[in-house]
Parts: sequence; C-alpha cells; structure tokens
Amino acid sequence: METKVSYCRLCPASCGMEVDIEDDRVVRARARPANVSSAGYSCTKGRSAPSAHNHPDRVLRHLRRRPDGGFDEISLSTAVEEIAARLTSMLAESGPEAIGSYWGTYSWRATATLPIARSWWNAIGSHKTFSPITIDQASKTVSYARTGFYTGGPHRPDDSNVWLELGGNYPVSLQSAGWSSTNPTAQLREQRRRGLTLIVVDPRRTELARSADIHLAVRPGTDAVLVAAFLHVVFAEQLDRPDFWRRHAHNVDRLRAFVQEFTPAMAADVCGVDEHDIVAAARAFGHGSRGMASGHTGTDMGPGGNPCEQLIGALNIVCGRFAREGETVPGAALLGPPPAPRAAVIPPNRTWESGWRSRLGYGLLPSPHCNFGELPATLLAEEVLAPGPDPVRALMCVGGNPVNAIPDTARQVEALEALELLVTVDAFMTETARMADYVIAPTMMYERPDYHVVPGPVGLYSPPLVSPPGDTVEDWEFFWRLGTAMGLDMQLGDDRREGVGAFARIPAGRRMSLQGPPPTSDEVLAMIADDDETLDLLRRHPDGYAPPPASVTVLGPEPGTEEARLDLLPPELPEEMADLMRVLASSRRRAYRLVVRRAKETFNGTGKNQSELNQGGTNPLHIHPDDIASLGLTPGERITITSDHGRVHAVTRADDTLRRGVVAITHGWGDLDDEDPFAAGVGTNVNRLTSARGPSQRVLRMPMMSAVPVDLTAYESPPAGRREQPGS
Ligand SMILES: Nc1nc2c(c(=O)[nH]1)N[C@H]1C(S)=C(S)[C@@H](COP(=O)(O)OP(=O)(O)OC[C@H]3O[C@@H](n4cnc5c(=O)[nH]c(N)nc54)[C@H](O)[C@@H]3O)O[C@H]1N2
Ligand SMILES: Nc1nc2c(c(=O)[nH]1)N[C@H]1C(S)=C(S)[C@@H](COP(=O)(O)OP(=O)(O)OC[C@H]3O[C@@H](n4cnc5c(=O)[nH]c(N)nc54)[C@H](O)[C@@H]3O)O[C@H]1N2
Ligand code: SF4
Ligand SMILES: [Mo]
Repeated sequence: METKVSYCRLCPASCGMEVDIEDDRVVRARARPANVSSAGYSCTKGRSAPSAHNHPDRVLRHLRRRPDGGFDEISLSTAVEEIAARLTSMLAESGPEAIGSYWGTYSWRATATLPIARSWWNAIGSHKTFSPITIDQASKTVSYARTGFYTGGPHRPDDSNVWLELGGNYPVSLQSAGWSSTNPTAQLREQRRRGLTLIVVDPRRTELARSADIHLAVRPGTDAVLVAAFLHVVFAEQLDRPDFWRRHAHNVDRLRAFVQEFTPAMAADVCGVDEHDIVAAARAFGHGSRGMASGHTGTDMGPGGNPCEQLIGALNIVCGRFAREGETVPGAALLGPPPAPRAAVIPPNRTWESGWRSRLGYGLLPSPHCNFGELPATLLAEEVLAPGPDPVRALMCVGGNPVNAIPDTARQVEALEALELLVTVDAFMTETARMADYVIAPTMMYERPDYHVVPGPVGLYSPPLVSPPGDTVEDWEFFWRLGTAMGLDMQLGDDRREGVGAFARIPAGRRMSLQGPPPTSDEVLAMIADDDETLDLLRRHPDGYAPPPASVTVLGPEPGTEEARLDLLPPELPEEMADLMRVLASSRRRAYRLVVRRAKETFNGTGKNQSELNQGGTNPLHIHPDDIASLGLTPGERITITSDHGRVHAVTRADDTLRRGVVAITHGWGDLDDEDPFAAGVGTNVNRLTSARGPSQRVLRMPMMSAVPVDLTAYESPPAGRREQPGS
C-alpha cells in the first residue's frame, strides 16, 4: 500500500486529502492536516470518494443504445466517429441551432473540461446552451444586470462586524459569498470570537442558524418582504451611508418611497415573525459598519427570487457595504492578473433585452459555458418540443442529469425522448444516461491531473494517483477528439472577461488553435494556465501554495466612467413584488410549504448510490414532529405529497428544527415516474412536484422550487398495475 497526497474535487472547497493506493486503485481517503487551505478539514463525501471510484455500477466503457433499449460497449474512436457524423449531418441540414448543450455540476470540477468543451461548443456556434446556473441563484445575475455592478469589491467576513445570511446553510453547502469554502465550522467560530454579529433568515434552525445572534424563522418565500422592511428601518432610522450611495447610485429616493409601505408590522404579518425581531435585525445590520447581506438558494428558488436579490443588492448599496476609493484590500493573486478594484460602476447591461432571441422569444443570460450567453434551463424542453422552425434535435450533456435536475420531470422526459441524438458524459447510468444514445465514460478525480485556486488564494495541483480504469477518458479529451473529427475550428481562449459571466474564462491574447491529435492532460493544463512557472510551483507544493500576502489600493473610476450609476429601483421591482404578493396569497390554499435543503452526504444527485452515504437509500421528507402527529402519522412512515403540479411519495423524518407547516427535502433523487420510490437508493424526485410551465421568475423562467405549496396526506399507493415493493 502507498499513500499519496492530493486534493478532493467533489466540491469547490478542494480539501487536501491523503489517499491510500493498492493495486493501482484508490482504497481510502482522509483529510490532510498539512494542507495550507483546508488544514485537516474534510467531509464524509470526500472521504467516501474511493467507493465512488470503485463502485460496481460505474460506467467504465463507452456505451451505445440498441434499438431494444439495451446498451452495447463500443470503443472511444467508434463513439467519436459516429457522434461526429451525426452532428455534422445535422449541422449541414439544420444549422447550429439544432444542437443544444447542457453543462452539469461535474463539468466544473475537472480543470480542463470547461475550457476545452467550451472551445468545442463555441466552434459549433449554437445559442442553445443550458445549465443549472439558471435554476440555482441566477436571480443574482438578473439583479446585477438590472442594477449594475460595483467593481471596488464587497466587504469580507474577516473584516466585518455584521453579516446577514438568507436562505443558505454554509456549514453544509460550503457555498457563500465571501466566506472561504473550507472548514466552515472553524471559520464561523473564529469570526464569531472576533465579534462578528451573525443574522440568519431561514425557516429551519440550521447548522448556520445555531451559530447566529439573531435567527428569523420566516415563512418560506417571504424574504423579499422582510428585506424591504429592513430597508424601511434603515431609511427611517438614517442608518444608510450617503457617502457611498450619493456617489454611486441613483433612484435612492424612489426606493425609499417604495419601501414605505413595507413596515416592520406589515412584514411581521407576511413573514410570520415578531415585529420587534425584524426591527432588531435591521438595526443590527444597519448599525454595523461593515458586512454584507447575502441570499442563497432558499431565497432565490422561491416565488420571489428576483425581487429578493434586487432588494438584498439595494440593502448592501444603501448601507455602503463595499470598499471605497483609497481603501486598501487584499490583493494577492495566483495564475491570473492581480485584481484591480476600482470605485466604479459597470452600468446595467440587461443582456437578454438585446441581441439574439430564441425562437420562443427569450434572450440570453451571461454564461460561463458559451461566448454568446445561455438560455434558461426550463426552456430546454420547449426548445425541443415547441412546434416551429429550429427545434433542438441533439443534446450534448456533460457531468449533469438534466432530466432529474430541471423542474417538471414529465416535460423533461418528453423532451429527451423527442431528441434525435442524446449524448452524455457521466460516470453513472443516471436517469439521463439511461435515456441517452451514447454514454461516454469519464475518468474520476484521482485518475486525472488538475489544478485549482481556492480563495485566499491557495493554489493546488494534483497528479493522477492511479491509472484510468477500463476505457475511461478525460472529459476534455472526448470534446477535443469530437471537434477534430468534425473538422471544427476550435480556439482556446476568449475575448470577454468583463463583469458578470467572466468567471472561469481565459483572457484575450491567449487564443490558440486546438487542432491535431490531443496532447497530454498536463500539456492541456499548462495551455489553460498559460503560466508554467506558477504551475510548477503548485506541483512542488502538494499541500497547496499560498503567495506572499499582498494588498492593493482601490482606485477611482477610469476617465469617462465617472457618471455610471447603480439603479436602485429598476422598473420591474414593483411589478415583481406585486407578483410575489399574489403568489403568497394563493399559496394559502395548501397547508404546507415544501422547501429546498442540502444534505451533508450527497452533492445534488451524486452519492445517492453509495450505501455509506445514502442513509438507508432515500431522501426523507423532513417534517416537524408536531406536524407528523397532527397528520396522525409516526416518524418513518410513508407520506404522499401533492402540489398543484404533481404527486410523489416519501418517507418522513421528524425534524424539530423546522418551522411548523414547513417541510424540507433534497433534490437529485428519485426516478422519472411513480414506480417505487421506496426501493433502496431510489428516493423521491421533487421535480415531479415543480412545474416548468406555471408561474415563474421573469427573465429566468425559474419556477417555484422552494416555498412550494403542498398538501400532505397518509401514503396513498399508486394505482394498481404499478410495481410496488415492500420495505422502506
Ligand atoms: N453537501 C452538499 N453541499 C452542496 C450541495 C449539495 O447537494 N450537498 N449542492 C451545491 C449546490 S449545487 C448549491 S447551488 C449550493 C447551495 O447552497 P445553499 O444555498 O447554502 O443550500 P442549502 O444548504 O440547501 O441552504 C438553503 C437553505 O435555505 C432554506 N430555505 C428554503 N426556503 C427558504 C425561504 O423561502 N426563505 C429562506 N430564508 N430560507 C429558505 C433552507 O431551509 C436551507 O437551510 O450548495 C452546494 N453545496
Ligand atoms: N427541485 C429542485 N431542483 C433542483 C435544485 C433544488 O434545490 N431543487 N437544485 C438545482 C441546482 S442548484 C443544481 S446545481 C442542479 C444540479 O443539476 P445537475 O448538475 O444536472 O445534477 P447532478 O445530480 O449534480 O449531476 C451531476 C452528474 O455528474 C455525474 N458525475 C459524478 N462524478 C463525475 C465525474 O467525475 N465526471 C463526470 N463527467 N460526471 C460525473 C453524476 O453521476 C451526476 O449524474 O439541480 C437543480 N435542481
Ligand atoms: S468539503 Fe467534502 S466534498 Fe468538498 S472538497 Fe472537501 S472533502 Fe471534498
Ligand atoms: Mo447549484
């Protein structure tokens, strides 16, 4: 046995790991105390990675669907040849818009996938790009694009005295603005010890809420009203920072007038929390001199995602929670130009209002996946199914499971079935893979080299620890080969690096052609990084390399940009707030609200097939014990959940951290229809309760995925004739 040092690539935290190797297989992984960034932190998912690598169900050979629905194993070259031929003839027949792409969670975690697959996709020239970004927290993107973007940089937790988190649970999700994405418990403890006041808004007393000074357990979906009331108090008590907003924002008076009606008393009524607690939280935030408010999936997936993010942005601006001109801020950088903060505004760009429009009338949102931008994920099915010219005929998926992840499963099934060609690059036979014409078998993390820079910054590099098993190929290499076989003019590098959507992009001036036989993975990483010296430095520091601390001074605006202002009252805000109030009123006809939550053990749909992670093989419906009792049930019993759109079954789990009347369940589980959610490892598909064609957030077309009105009843087994197995 041998032990090698690496880092985990299951989530952006990128924890340092020690990995035991036997017979060219990873067998155990544990946290690496010496890692500069994670310092001994890891989670159960990372420690279980060897069981995913060696999973009996892992796809190790490339597969082609037979007419009878089964799959044949084929070589990579056959797969590439056949897919290239079909795409090429489709391009000739129907043009690029007939081809769509879907970029899932694991298109992000292998360093080379995004740049190389994007070069292939840009060369195809289609606008039909889709990803979960538009069913995640894309209301932030909409809010920036309507308000504008301040480039001086936000306040950071480590130099702030107050922080407001809405609808996120950073200790479990490791995702939050500003907080570095590793060792959440230690970070929270350290910042709290330093005197940071933490305010958490969540209908559940989450791991994060337990560390908070103030916890507001709001009714789901009502956050926009709460934040409007915070602004009301901030203006009324003159806790705003005119030195900031006078210089950088306009429409502040109109915003002040708009929030007039959102009094703490009114918000208390809507949000179901005490008026005094609302005032106390608003004062604590307003009196703090530094620190941001930040929304997450809980706020953004509800019926008021857009107005909520708009108002959170406004609260930060009104309270001046950004670095000012002349301020000194951390400025160390790795593998890229040092940040150049400027006390300046990129004005609203509303990308979707100009330029290309889909055949269904939708414009493009900024995208890291395609130079053009991307369309809302919930439009994917309509782009396939709606009658008329230019339907999507082929879909290329990488590291995602769209049929399960996108709301309205039945519609997604219909769309994927209607495709002439569906290709997915996935390590497992997910619901999407089972519908695919071709499944490409990718390497997993310990079988490939990668580098990554975590905030800090700390640079990490890992060589492959073991050989790729079976016929597996790195995702980037499949796209490289496909592009070459199609004779496409693939260019690495990109021109746009400004503003929203600029992340994960390679700057101009580094363009290079990707023709000819594929190079080695390390050569590809070197091409992407375009900085051999730093990459070598990372290689020599297996526990992570942190550059010497450095600072930069926030500059003034560039000449000619001084007049740009942040718009604090975009015209849609009052309309969207009115939409929200209507949805909240009509939600009352159902007794419960179903909310999103993440589990420590799984990452979206990943991990549910690993017995040591899947907690008995299902995603339970968390429900307050008193609610279980009032339904005449006992914990662990089965239950039926009915929304306006669908009906699913689940197993209950008593959870007294929830507000009464609120139930929570994770997504990514369950099959495509009603067939036996109780079989081990199947679980409940929440997206059979959501509708991609009902009321939705404007621009994004994002339906209610949290605060969904539901009724709960004792388990009603599916109609006779369906498969039904005992045991849960
Ligand atoms: N372990 C693990 N980590 C993950 C993931 C995972 O699946 N597992 N997924 C990753 C991905 S893709 C993402 S996008 C991020 C998401 O990261 P987060 O947004 O932090 O996700 P959650 O941990 O689910 O926290 C959402 C919280 O919102 C609350 N909530 C639900 N509805 C409402 C509401 O209407 N109002 C308010 N105020 N709160 C509400 C829920 O109770 C829950 O505590 O996590 C990432 N990290
Ligand atoms: N109702 C509801 N729906 C939701 C959400 C919700 O909270 N509620 N959350 C939304 C959010 S925030 C997101 S981000 C999406 C997630 O949407 P997706 O990203 O489409 O879903 P995942 O289940 O994360 O898919 C990841 C896929 O990667 C595969 N995989 C694992 N390891 C590897 C690897 O090494 N290489 C490759 N190529 N593939 C690998 C897994 O088998 C899995 O199929 O779901 C969205 N949908
Ligand atoms: S938090 Fe867990 S999944 Fe994320 S990098 Fe660390 S060990 Fe891996
Ligand atoms: Mo996400």
